[in-house]
Amino acid sequence: MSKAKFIPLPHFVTFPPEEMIARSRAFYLELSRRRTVRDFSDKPVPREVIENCIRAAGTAPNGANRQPWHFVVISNPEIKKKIREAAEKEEREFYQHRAPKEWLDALAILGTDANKPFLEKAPYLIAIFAQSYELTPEGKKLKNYYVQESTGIATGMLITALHHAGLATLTHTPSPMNFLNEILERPSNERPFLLLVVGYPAEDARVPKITKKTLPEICTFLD
Ligand code: IYR
Repeated sequence: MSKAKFIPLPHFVTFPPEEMIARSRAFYLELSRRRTVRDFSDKPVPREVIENCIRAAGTAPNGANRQPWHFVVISNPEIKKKIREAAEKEEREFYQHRAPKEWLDALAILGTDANKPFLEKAPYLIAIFAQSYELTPEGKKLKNYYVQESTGIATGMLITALHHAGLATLTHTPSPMNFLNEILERPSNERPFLLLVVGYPAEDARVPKITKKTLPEICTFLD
């Protein structure tokens, strides 16, 4: 017999077409204001905002509802310092040796380098881990499914939720990021997925002058 149990779809809300168009446009305009920020203020952020945004991320669709993610929220200055030191070590290696010229050329528009002061300045770092398997209480390995896709969707929803709440983010991906398992004492079934820097932008924050592709450039309609 199937283990599946069903309930009526709860709380689904529909809107008249005109309202859908207005809502979708307003949401697009809100998201189009989002910019990745590298100059953060150290102004404190209420922890409850972070909690709610992670709750929002935790609603993401995912493989077999295994919810194969874990979010570590860091505000402790000593841990932030350790993360900065480890990340900058990898980044120096990246910028000086590991990155092929083609990659460095692609990055030139962003003006990034190996210095990552925001890792200490911003009030919160959120380290996102993807769980490739679960360990049952009996110590058995339970494989997870679509781990990268699921964690990627949850991360996108987290960034959206934080932006909606009035916070800036930076998706930071020092590579490799294994040092996060060590510093944050995470188990071996978890792989670092991304390090999200969260806070208010600095008053004088500047961002690269870049644009997004237009709808026809990113989309094909087949009617
Ligand atoms: N991880 C490096 C390099 C970097 C790579 C990409 I792709 C970016 O979009 C931005 C930076 C760094 O954080 O500097």
